[in-house]
Amino acid sequence: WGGFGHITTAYLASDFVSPQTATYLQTLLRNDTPHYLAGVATWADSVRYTRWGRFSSDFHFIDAKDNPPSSCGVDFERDCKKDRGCVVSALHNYTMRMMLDPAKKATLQDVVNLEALPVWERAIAAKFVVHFIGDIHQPLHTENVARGGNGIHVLFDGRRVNLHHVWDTSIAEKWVGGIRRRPYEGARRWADELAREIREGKYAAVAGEWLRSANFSDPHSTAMAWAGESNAIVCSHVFTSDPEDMHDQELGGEYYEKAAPVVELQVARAGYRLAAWLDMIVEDIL
Ligand code: DCM
Ligand code: DCM
Ligand code: DCM
Ligand code: ZN
Ligand code: ZN
Repeated sequence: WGGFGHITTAYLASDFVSPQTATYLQTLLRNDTPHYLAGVATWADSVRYTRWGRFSSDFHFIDAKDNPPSSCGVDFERDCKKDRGCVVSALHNYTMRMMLDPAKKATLQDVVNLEALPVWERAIAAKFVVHFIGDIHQPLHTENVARGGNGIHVLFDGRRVNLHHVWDTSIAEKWVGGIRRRPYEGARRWADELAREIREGKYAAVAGEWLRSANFSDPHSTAMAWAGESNAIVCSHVFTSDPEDMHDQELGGEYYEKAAPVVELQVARAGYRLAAWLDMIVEDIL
């Protein structure tokens, strides 16, 4: 997602984490304000183009070599780059690294002979987990065609953009009526709305099901389930026709009307699942 999607996901997660998770992460991230998660949600995007952060540039997506719109599907062996990794392996790795807290009650470290990590390393792991649970829910972060749609030029309300950007940014920002250069305020408002829908609105009946795919004893399968669900949307809503035929289409109208509720659903799922995931990590440590 663009910054707005990531920040909304993080605010939404902070509405659902347990008090002990909030305190743990506020301490780890050295930020005792309500913005402790939102404030780190885009950090992974800011380092991916730096010399230090280059190693992480492929961690934001998994390039499913499927055949939309007729056939979708993610295959870890086929789609996760062996030498460089992908969002599924990265989420698994940084989840495990977050748990290497010297204070950990169970002695995982002794069993598998892993060293505890210093606080700054666990802080980096937490920032990656917050970000990658967001990205795995963006359908085009689970698709290989045209580098996740980056190579497909389209129009959105007359502006020339690429299809990836439409799904990262344009749809969500139009949905909330524009963010007018104040992404944190707009994201906080959207997260409030999504939290209400989850607690007592249109998502109340299904939010429990969103967590059934979250199996903390198997982070790899959990990440694959989320990636597969996201990738199915590539066939149902992203490529409404052959990818070749999308070039230069205007997507701000009918296409947007169908896509926007799906973007909202994915951001809601990401925030709610992120909260549950962080709770499971912190419960395992304390
Ligand atoms: N970091 C690093 N080298 C960089 C950029 C970041 O080691 N070039 C690490 C140090 C901090 C974190 O990432 O733990 C960045 O934190 P902040 O978001 O406070 O800048
Ligand atoms: N890091 C990583 N993979 C790399 C290089 C770095 O995950 N190939 C992360 C792990 C540490 C931090 O960056 O949190 C610093 O790594 P290093 O100890 O290599 O400086
Ligand atoms: N991206 C993706 N799949 C790819 C390549 C890139 O999902 N195969 C994403 C990462 C960024 C955006 O597209 O969100 C732009 O990437 P880049 O700057 O690498 O072109
Ligand atoms: Zn993106
Ligand atoms: Zn990203």
